[in-house]
Order: sequence, then structure tokens, then C-alpha cells
Amino acid sequence: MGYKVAVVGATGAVGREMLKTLAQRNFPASEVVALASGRSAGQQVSYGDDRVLTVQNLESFDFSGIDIGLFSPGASVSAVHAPRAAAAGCVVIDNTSHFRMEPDIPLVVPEVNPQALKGYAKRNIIANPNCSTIQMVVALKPLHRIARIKRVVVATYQSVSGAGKEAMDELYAQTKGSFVNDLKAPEQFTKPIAFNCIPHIDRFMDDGSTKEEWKMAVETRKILDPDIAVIATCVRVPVFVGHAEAVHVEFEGPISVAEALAAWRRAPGVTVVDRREDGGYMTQVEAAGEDDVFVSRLRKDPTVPHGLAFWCVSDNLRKGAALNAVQIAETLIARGFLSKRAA
Ligand code: 11C
Repeated sequence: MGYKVAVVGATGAVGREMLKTLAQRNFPASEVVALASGRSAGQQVSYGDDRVLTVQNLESFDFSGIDIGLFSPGASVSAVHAPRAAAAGCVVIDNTSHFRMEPDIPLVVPEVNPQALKGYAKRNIIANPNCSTIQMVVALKPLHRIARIKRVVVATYQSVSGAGKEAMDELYAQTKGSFVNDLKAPEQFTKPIAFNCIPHIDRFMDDGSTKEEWKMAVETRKILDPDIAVIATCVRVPVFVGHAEAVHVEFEGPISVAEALAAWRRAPGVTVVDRREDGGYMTQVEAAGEDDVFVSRLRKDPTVPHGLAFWCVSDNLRKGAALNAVQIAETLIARGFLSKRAA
């Protein structure tokens, strides 16, 4: 007994993390299928510590009988194959940006807006938000409950794994090359990423912002509250895994540091690491491989009537992608949405 699960984009950084997460959490799967483009078909990928799956060709795969599809193959591939899988009765949880802002597609972070799942059956597709949005809304939700948020100013420090495996390889090659006088020209990024920070993630929009910055604003409003104003500056940093964010929040009414800490300590998915001393905060390297969103450096922002500033860190491949997708599937099961299709 269990669910038949397909992982689409199984050879990518997020796809591999999806397989790892399913196994680690003992997801009730009776069968797991790994899918990718024809180019990767035949490759082997790990599912947990002791199982290996042979990758099958997504293009020719028949989704009939598959209960849940965890998709992370790139937006243009999801655009074609997610509706095809959904039409065959598979509930698609799509990690790409393709469907997120469509009004009849739920955009879900289970700790924040699980209620949005109830409309999923209209399209049979649920969107997984952008990684930098997920960690921010997990941290903001407990604060928004006690004092409504008006405005968020955020700067991100995003790891190269957000841009995929080739981007990780580029950071590695450039870093190594710099020590042996073998400088590698940028291919995945617009400038060298080793020993550098690049204030540019995703494409430029007409207003001068980047699409990553736009996503943080519109996704936060769709998930948390349409009235919250968000301005983001998204920066790529030479870190392999884990995104960090400096978040400045303006509230409608008073909220103290003590109240915010107490709210976070009660909140699912949030871990407070905030000792006001050397090393009393989390960094990306420590958050890699962990499930939670870590919050640190909380203090009052005295430049606005009701303001707080904090630092938050999370593993972008886990809570920012694979784990959130698996948690959506677990929430669907817990709420009884998927029981009919159990094998
Ligand atoms: C990055 N946040 O770090 C991006 C990766 O819209 O799903 C995820 C892009 C997305 O580059």
C-alpha cells in the first residue's frame, strides 16, 4: 500500500534532493519513478542509501496510475509535461516558476498557507514557491499573526546551487583555478562568482528589478497577504548551498523583540539561533542539510515607528525546494485529498 510517485528532473540538484527527502522521511511510496530528458535516460540515481533507480525518458512516459508528480525539470519542460501528467490524474507539485502566479494554481508553503491547497483539483497542479520566498514567508508568518506587516525590505545572499549543478561546478572550478593560475571564464554567471558577489539573479525586468526580486514580492503577497509591500535586492554569493537574507520589516502596530522571539519559538519550521555574542547566529554552511528556517540577529529597527530587523538562513535545495514539495504531498495526504488514489 502506498502512493506511486514520479520525480521529474531527477538528475538535477533539486530532483536528487527530492529523492533523498522522500527516502529520509519514509514517504509512503509504493513505487518511485525517476524521470528526466531523453539525454539522461538510462542514468542511475540514488533513492535513499540503498536503492538505485534507472532514469526513464519523460517525453514518452505515461503518467496514468501515478498519484504524485514532483516536478523540477525547468519551467519550459514543466509547461508541457505538468499539464499532461495532471490530465492523466497525477497530482503535480511543480517547483518551477511556470505556474506560480496563475490564479487557479495554489502556491503553497505548508507552515504558512496550507488552506490554499483546497483548490488544487481544478488544475491538479500545485506550485512550489521560489526558494528565497519560502524561507522568508516561513519566518514572517508568525510575526504577521501578532502585528500585521506593512512593508518588507530584504537583501538576499543566495548560493550557487539555486542556479543548478553547472553553476556549482563553475564556483568550484573558478575557486580552484584561482589558486593555480588557471582562471575560468564565467559561463553560468555574468561575472566571476569565485570570491565575488553578483547583484543579478534571473532576467532583468522593465523597471530595473530582476525577476528573482519580482518573484519575492508577488509570491509573498500571494502566499501571505496581498497588502504587504516588498522590495528585494537579490545577490548571488560564492556559497554552494544555503540562502541567507537580511530582512527589515515594518509593522502596522507595536511588536517587541521578546514577542517576536516567542512567536518564532512556537512556530513550525523555524529555529531561533540568536545569542548576542560572537558566533551566536546561523550561517549558510551550518544550515545546509537541515530542514528548518533559522532566524538570528533579531533587533528593533528604530528608523520606522514599528520595525524589526533580522537575518534568516535556510537550505535552498531542501526547505527552499525539495522538502517543501514533499511537505505539500504529505499535507495533501494528511488532509485526505489523495486517499482515493492509494494503490
Ligand atoms: C536561485 N531562487 O537561487 C533561484 C532558484 O524560480 O524556482 C529557483 C528559481 C525558481 O537562483
